[in-house]
Amino acid sequence: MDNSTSSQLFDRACAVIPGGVNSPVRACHNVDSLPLFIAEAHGCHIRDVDGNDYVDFVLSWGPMILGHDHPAVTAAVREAAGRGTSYGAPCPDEVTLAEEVVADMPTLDMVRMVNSGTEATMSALRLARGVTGRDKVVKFIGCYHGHADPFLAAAGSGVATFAIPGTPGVPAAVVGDTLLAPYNDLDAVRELFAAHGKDIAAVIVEPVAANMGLVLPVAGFLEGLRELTSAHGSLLIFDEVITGFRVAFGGAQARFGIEADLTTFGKIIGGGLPVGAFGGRRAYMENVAPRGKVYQAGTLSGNPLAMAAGMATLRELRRLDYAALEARTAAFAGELASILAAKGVPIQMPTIASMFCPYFSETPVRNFADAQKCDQKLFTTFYKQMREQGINLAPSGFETGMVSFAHTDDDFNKALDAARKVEF
Ligand code: KE4
Repeated sequence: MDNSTSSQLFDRACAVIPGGVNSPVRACHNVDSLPLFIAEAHGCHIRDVDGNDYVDFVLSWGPMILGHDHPAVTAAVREAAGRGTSYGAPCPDEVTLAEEVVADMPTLDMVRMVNSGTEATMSALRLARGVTGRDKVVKFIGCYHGHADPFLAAAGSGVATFAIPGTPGVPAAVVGDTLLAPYNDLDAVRELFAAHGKDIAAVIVEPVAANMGLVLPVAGFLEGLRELTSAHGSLLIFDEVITGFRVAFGGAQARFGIEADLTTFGKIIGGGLPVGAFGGRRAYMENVAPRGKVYQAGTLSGNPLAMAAGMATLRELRRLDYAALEARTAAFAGELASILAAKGVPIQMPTIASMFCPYFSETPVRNFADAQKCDQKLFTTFYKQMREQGINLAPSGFETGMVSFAHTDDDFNKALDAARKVEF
């Protein structure tokens, strides 16, 4: 332990919080580091409790696409807070945000607000099971859909980072209805439907897999899932907790032109406050209580501060240039890859929209098995030396780098200069 304030706080935290963190991926011990305790964040910069400044490429794992402490978002939250923090009754902003999400997402007629991505996917699966009367769900190895029991089978993100074997605490009977296939492997999905088709309620997929690093869908993969689910009367669930309002303003379904039956959201739609949502066509969504019989609830769902933050975020995003952000991200990631390759390390650097991922691998990564073969020691070296130089990267090779509209050329150049100094 060094004597930094972060390490002193971590000591205290470990006495009263499991692992010293409220979410495992923040722990950093998989990259031989202590977690940074953050004092404040503005734009694309975070400052730790020891006064160290970092260019942030984690962005709270996705929500902060506008950058931290965006004036419009902060003002909206401050104004809402002056009117109370929770009513336990509907408020106007819940309606307005729902109307805006429905208007922004091509396949939604209705949406239900919840408090996290986990709640959103858990609820969407329950709805799919309720609507179809079936129990099984297909998920992809390495995809992460939050920590609800049915999804803790071969999950990505922190489950992959810490190589947590199996699913301790989750009854075998629960994950027994979870069928697994490698990402990008349509034949494997066809086999599952051949064996279980009439029992499969849904296929849930990250349309861009961002919890095993960053794995793009190969041509025809998502289209094939659409065809298979339609042919077997199963629902296609797009988990857009990360991709929603990130890979395009209308999410992956707008970018790829594929209509999911249900879509889940989180992160960006809350502008950094706890918000998740699930939505879809009216015929499905009207099965949700109290309109229908599929029960789903939440004390703080539609919280007025969270709705204000989400509305302010989407209103800003609606007028911003996603193509320009994508081009800036691609240019940065391409230069970063060149710098690393010039050092003689094997590097792959997939990017899409404002996401990028340094895989230390000779070959492209198309699924979780490929991601597991990447050199995590090189990743740790890279992570640690970049952090020492004031660049905050996701502390895991199974996560994704994020760029915001607040990142400037100076920020990108600081990161590139730091990469030039990394010694492997
Ligand atoms: P939350 O319950 O953490 O709000 O959302 C779960 C979730 C669902 N679906 C996708 C595609 C997700 O990426 C997530 C959460 N993402 C991780 C990071 N990759 C959250 C970070 C954490 O667990 O602390």
